[in-house]
Amino acid sequence: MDYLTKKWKMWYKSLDVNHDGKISLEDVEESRNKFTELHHLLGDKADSVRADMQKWWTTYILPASGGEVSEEQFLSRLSASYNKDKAAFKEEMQKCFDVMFDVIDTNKDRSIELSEFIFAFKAFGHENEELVTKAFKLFNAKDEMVPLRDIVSAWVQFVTDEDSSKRDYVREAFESGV
Ligand SMILES: [Ca+2]
Ligand SMILES: [Ca+2]
Repeated sequence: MDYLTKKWKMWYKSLDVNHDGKISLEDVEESRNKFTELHHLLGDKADSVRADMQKWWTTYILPASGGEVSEEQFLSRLSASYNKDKAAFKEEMQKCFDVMFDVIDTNKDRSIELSEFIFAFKAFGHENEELVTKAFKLFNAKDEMVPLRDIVSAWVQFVTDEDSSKRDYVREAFESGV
């Protein structure tokens, strides 16, 4: 459980887009604005991506009301859900990352390429391209692309797997300072 808690803390930190120590609607705003700007999305396309991102945040990260979640609240919600039913928790996290990477895969080829990976990290406030590029390489990209299902399962492992002896690319990425 300690290992998972440690990884959930990393996850929380990674979602604090404006680096003010807490997750709030400001992070939602900043991430979706950055994301649509980086991809030069305009008009209806931009609106629908902004709506999809907001829905992701408010479904999986932020509580139903208040528009803010502290690290403590975030950790206690995750651990309650995990301890109640591990299989259901894993299913929920699978959905969480399926939805997120569906948005990140802007060209809809069911793969994540380096530029999509970099833009996604930038949108979440992780600007260091060199470190993000190194992190991308952990996923053993073939032809410079990683299948959506592989990248999603790496994230699901990151937030649901207590076995610290298994290699965890997402943890390694965050530990590298991404
Ligand atoms: Ca914040
Ligand atoms: Ca893609």
